[in-house]
Amino acid sequence: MNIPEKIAPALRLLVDKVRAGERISDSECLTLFEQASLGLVGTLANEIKERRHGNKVFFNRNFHIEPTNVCVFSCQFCAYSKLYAHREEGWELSVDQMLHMVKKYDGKPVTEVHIVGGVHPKMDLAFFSELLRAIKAHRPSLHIKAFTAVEYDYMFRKAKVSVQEGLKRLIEAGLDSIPGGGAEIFAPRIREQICADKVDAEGWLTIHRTAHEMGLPSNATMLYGHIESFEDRIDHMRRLRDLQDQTRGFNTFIPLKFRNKDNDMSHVSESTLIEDMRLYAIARIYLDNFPHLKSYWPMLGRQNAQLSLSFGVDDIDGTIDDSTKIYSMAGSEEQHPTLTTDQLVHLIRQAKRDPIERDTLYNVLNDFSTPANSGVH
Ligand code: V47
Ligand code: SF4
Repeated sequence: MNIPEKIAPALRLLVDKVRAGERISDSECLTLFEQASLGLVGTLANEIKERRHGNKVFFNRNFHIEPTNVCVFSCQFCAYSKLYAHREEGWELSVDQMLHMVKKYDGKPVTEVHIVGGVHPKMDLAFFSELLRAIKAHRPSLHIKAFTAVEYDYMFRKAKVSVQEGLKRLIEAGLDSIPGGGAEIFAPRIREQICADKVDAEGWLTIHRTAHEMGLPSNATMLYGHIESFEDRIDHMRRLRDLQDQTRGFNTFIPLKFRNKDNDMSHVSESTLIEDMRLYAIARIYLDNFPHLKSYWPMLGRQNAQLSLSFGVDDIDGTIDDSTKIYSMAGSEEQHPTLTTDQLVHLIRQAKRDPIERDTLYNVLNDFSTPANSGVH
């Protein structure tokens, strides 16, 4: 697609730079946020996406387990957690109950279980080691992507072990990779206002750095569209880009759109669709060392997730199966996030992309762009 002739000289220079495959600076990124139209950043992001992944859009078959929504922390944006003092209003699953959930997928072609929840003082390192062992003993090939840096930070401090020792024990128990949650916005000024009491930026980054050094891949998220500025977004992405330069351990960047229902930030309005798409596109341009950019459809809604496939996104997460509550409780469009593989494939095809089933590490499992795979179950 052609870029219009009449654009500001600063943007013209940026277009040439991005097209030459050069990295953009923080101030150039700010120029994009402040001045660039959706058409312009979308065109560039789409070119980058297609250079890397052609017409492919990845998805996986996964399910979520949320061990508890009882949490010692009180993030302002969280509609889901119950404080420990009110734990009778929340849920707490035992190892047996969670194993039972895993067993319900026996014989079904899921490849990944995603385990994330609140931070419950009684669900400690020993408890979660037992859980991972039980899952692996039952289904050794199931990839376990589990616990955010927030959960690790609390779990390891409580057990009085270093990050390295804690991760070593969990890897021995069956941990395969780390999801990207808990990052929110790294800037201390914002963190103090939205999630003052949980792990800070340095702590989050140290856990991911250590994981990468121990061979565990991870993802990174950014909770955007609330009280943060463009500079805060850029600061967040710069810290991730810097760490990725050093470790190459991140697979995917996942922007998470702030939803404002039933939380202590309900007075803060949500970002517009055009701002969502501009963010995806700018993230694709700025994070030149991240292999993948994911739009998480349960939070964005399936139609907007489809739209994002033209703005730099190459991954649309998984089939999920109505097993996550963190977004539906904060008012996302998807109140019962379930998509069968058929529906997910159809959704990607409607956007004129080639659906590719991947495992957690982006190995291709099934190419649904070929006629042989057009009927799926
Ligand atoms: O860290 C909580 C977010 C995250 C709200 O790694 C909210 O593959 C918007 O990180 N509005 C947890 N977002 C979920 C997460 C995740 C999800 C999917 C895939 C992966 C992955 C990771 O949920 C939290 C927080 O940023 N969140 N409340 C809300 N009101
Ligand atoms: Fe607890 Fe996570 Fe909710 Fe924060 S976002 S209150 S850490 S469950």
